[in-house]
Amino acid sequence: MKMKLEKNWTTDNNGFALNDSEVQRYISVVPNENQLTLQEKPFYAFFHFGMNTANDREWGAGVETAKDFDITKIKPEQWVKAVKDAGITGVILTCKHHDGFCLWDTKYTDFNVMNTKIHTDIVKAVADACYVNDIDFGVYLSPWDMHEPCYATPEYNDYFVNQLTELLTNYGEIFEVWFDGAKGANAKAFTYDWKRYYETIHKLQPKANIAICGEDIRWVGNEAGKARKNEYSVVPASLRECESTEKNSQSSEGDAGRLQKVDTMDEDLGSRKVLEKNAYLAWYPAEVDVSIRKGWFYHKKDDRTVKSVRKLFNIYLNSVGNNCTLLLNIPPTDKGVICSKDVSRLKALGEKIKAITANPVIEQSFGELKSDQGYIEFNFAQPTKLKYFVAKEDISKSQRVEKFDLYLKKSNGKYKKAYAGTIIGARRIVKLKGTYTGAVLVIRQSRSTPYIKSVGFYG
Ligand code: FUL
Repeated sequence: MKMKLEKNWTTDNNGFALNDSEVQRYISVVPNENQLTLQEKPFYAFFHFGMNTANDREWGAGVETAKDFDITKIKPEQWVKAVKDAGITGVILTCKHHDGFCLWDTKYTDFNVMNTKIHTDIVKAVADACYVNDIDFGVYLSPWDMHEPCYATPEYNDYFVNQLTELLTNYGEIFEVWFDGAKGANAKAFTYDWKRYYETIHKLQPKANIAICGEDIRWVGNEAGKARKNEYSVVPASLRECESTEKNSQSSEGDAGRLQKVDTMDEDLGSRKVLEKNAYLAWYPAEVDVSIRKGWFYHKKDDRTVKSVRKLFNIYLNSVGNNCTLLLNIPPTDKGVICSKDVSRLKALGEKIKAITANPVIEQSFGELKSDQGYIEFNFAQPTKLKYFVAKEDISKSQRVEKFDLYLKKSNGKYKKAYAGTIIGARRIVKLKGTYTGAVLVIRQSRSTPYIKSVGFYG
């Protein structure tokens, strides 16, 4: 290799100490088994479906009755097949949204789907369709409940735990439990017994990740499908406190627009500058949640807002390809199906995602880089048109890489800097253009020695 690469982590680590006690403190923070598993299956779907689908609302008012749910048939197999086509591996269903209406056969309230025309346990129907199609199943259960009379009394904690217990006992394995932080600005004040909720989940579904108002998965902080430039998974432990999530969440039915802007988020959650000021750190990776349409629930008038394949693919690259997981909402209609427009976008999206790694030029696994190895060199068998670079850190050893550069070798032997990167984390996907004969990945800055799980170049 003829280029000068004296500036890499093995020489000066960009001016940072490579292995001091602070660095050791950061890299001692690692994912648990459930978080590791989720990073291997980073793309899953939300189904917002329920009373709001029937009433063409986003939140409802809390005064609805079971009769208002006048949907008479659903085709969950079609829902699941549609998302499977996009390469999605899991589904989270809104079993109870803020309106309090329950999509399952619950003992604890009459305000449920068994007292409606459809008389079908919808949670079971969706869970079964997932099972048959080898898709993971998860539950959304809104802590805020505008219908339940005991809301905001101590009894509500029992009610909530009872409902959780039903959902976590009767519907097979649950991969994620999603606790929404949203609550109406005028709703009664109430302190949820999070500790008890979490204990119930740990006992009944030890493999489930708890998201948002939960300890395992962090809300990215907006509903626009955007992630920060650097999404660190090691962050101050205080971010797991539900109060701050609740404060930033939606606070009225019409408030969703605010969250479609990204300036609601703090940009830096995990650089050294932030971590050094915090005594307690946690592994708390970000999940990007976004709807394929304007609303979370289906509205005919939103048919023209279905995001383009290009937009969806960019969201994918900026979330899954940027150390986040992606929770894409696809709302079934009041006819009980997913709209054909959404179905065809999902299919085309799935094809684009598959194409990322369809033509490997080189795929290589590594491990801990040696202390004198500041870069990794790749030589292709012949000049090759490149489209993607995909790198993964071994995150069981924490998130270490803070800066890297990617050089590509031209046919005349010269190198061009194709990408100046920052973090890698679970997965970094970079789009490339042009024909090259080789490449060099230079790690510029790392928290101790990098652990690179794999690097791939694709045509
Ligand atoms: C928000 C809720 O208020 C929306 O209705 C939706 O469920 C979204 C995923 O979370 O906070």
